[in-house]
Amino acid sequence: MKNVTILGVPMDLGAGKRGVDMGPSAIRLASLVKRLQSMGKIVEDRGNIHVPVGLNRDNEAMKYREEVLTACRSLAEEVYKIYQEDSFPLILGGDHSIAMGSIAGLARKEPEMGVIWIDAHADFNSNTTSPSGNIHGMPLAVSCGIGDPEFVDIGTPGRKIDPKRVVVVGARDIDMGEVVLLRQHGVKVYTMEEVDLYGIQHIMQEAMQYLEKNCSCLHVSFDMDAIDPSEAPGTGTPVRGGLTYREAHFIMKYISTYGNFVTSLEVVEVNPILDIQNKTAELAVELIESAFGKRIMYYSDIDELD
Ligand code: NNH
Ligand code: MN
Ligand code: MN
Ligand code: MN
Repeated sequence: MKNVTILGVPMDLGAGKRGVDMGPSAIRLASLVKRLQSMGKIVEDRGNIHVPVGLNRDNEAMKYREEVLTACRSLAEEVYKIYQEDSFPLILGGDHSIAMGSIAGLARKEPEMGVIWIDAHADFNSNTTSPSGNIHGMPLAVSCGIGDPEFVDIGTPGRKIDPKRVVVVGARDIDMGEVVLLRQHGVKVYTMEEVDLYGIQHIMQEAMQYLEKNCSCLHVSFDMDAIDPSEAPGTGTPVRGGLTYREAHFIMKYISTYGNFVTSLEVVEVNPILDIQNKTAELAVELIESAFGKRIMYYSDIDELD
């Protein structure tokens, strides 16, 4: 798709550390719009969603519950509008709780959509299994209909995606309660151990074949902490043993070969306070370019200079 509409969600209330609310600014600062335009995209930056100030942390099981709920509801509305205009929604986080809003907006038009969730974590906690009460550990479960009913009902009533249409890639820090729920609901999970065993190429081929067979279209939800902290230091919950720079690019480039099957993308958890000279935000932009098909490290690119 040629038209891309950017939407920022400056929210950090779902995370345990402050600062990811500045993620959209940092990603824009890394020349996102210009770089997509130079790939021939028609880009509209629609600015940021309004996110309430976090005043109510009292709910220990779901910190900043009301504020996150409000932000996700408006995000769902805005994403649905972009989808209706036949543009490609590119959503910039923010902490990963925003995915509940993105997916709610997308699923309203595409109830049979699939999701590929690239993350060090599974984000499959419910409000009762979460060890932290941080809502960014819950969005994938909520989108599958598990957890606080008011969150499950964001945008439209009921679950947004069939858990059998979900694939997680890059996981290496999954809570016990999540393991139980993931198995119970039949979510396909490729951990880093599988990346070691089979290689990223094999996993992506299997994952994308599975999704293409079972889903009408695909939403890509990319948590920057999926990447090894040495390459992506600007995230709030880094976990060692992550995707390499090349594996991360491979994933995005591989997804891009599926063309119009891929209908939306969100990149989350860029925390500029923890970053080193905007390295993580720069990488986020590079990965977005790869997701749109840019080839960044191939000798054959030299052909394009002729
Ligand atoms: N599983 C933990 C929790 O629920 C950590 C989640 N943190 C993330 N998820 N960054 O991507 O609190
Ligand atoms: Mn996440
Ligand atoms: Mn994560
Ligand atoms: Mn296999």
